[in-house]
Amino acid sequence: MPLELYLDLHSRPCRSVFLFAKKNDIPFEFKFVDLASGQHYGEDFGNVSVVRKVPVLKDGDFILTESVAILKYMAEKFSASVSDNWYPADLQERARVNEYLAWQHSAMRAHGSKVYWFRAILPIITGAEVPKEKMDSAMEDLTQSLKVFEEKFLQDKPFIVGDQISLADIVAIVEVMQPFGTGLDVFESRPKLSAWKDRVKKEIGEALFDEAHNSLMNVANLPQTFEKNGMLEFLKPRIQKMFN
Ligand SMILES: N[C@@H](CCC(=O)N[C@@H](CS)C(=O)NCC(=O)O)C(=O)O
Repeated sequence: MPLELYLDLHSRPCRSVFLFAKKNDIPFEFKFVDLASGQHYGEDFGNVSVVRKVPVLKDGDFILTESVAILKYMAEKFSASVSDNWYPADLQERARVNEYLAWQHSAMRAHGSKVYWFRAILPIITGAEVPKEKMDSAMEDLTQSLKVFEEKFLQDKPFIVGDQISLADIVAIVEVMQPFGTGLDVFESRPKLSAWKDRVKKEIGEALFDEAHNSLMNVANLPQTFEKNGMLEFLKPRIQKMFN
């Protein structure tokens, strides 16, 4: 029985799981969970995960949440066909992957995500732009994370671990693309970051990369989607609470 992956490709952690599984020909059934229509609050998804967040992996009776755990599970379960570079057996190379995966939660992920929410979602929910000082502060945090990414994690290497792509690069690229999807060109004036993005995209394959990012690049359609699904009033208090 193939794995089941519960995903919505608007979500960065879902994209990393999707890209890794597809790139490595891991057989899976794509179970779409439409976040914009609140499907994750429904009974069906509640039976799969009480966390009510995507991604979720289901392998028979075994259910796993958290993208990083899911990525490692797939790399280890399918180690016969997934090449070593993705999650290297070498102690120190694996530690480099883990170092990035541990850092990104509270830095690149948190900061890229905040800018995305401030630029793409909050204005739809509140009907107003995010106040300038809040936006400036979010942008400063993102700039700082991108600086650390370039100076500490990338340095002058083609990929985070060295010459070959790993799980760390996949997790990083989906996060860097999130603010980019709102029209903020994070690659402008960052030649190192931009060259890395081109390498990652080439390594993953342009068609697969674009397939994964298609819904993000159409984020302008979100207001109509929320409205159509009657989600605005439902989401308003929840989202305002997240950013107060
Ligand atoms: N730490 C989790 C984060 C999962 C997560 O926050 N997923 C978001 C989409 S990016 C979600 O499902 N949000 C639904 C909600 O919070 O209502 C992971 O890496 O898998």
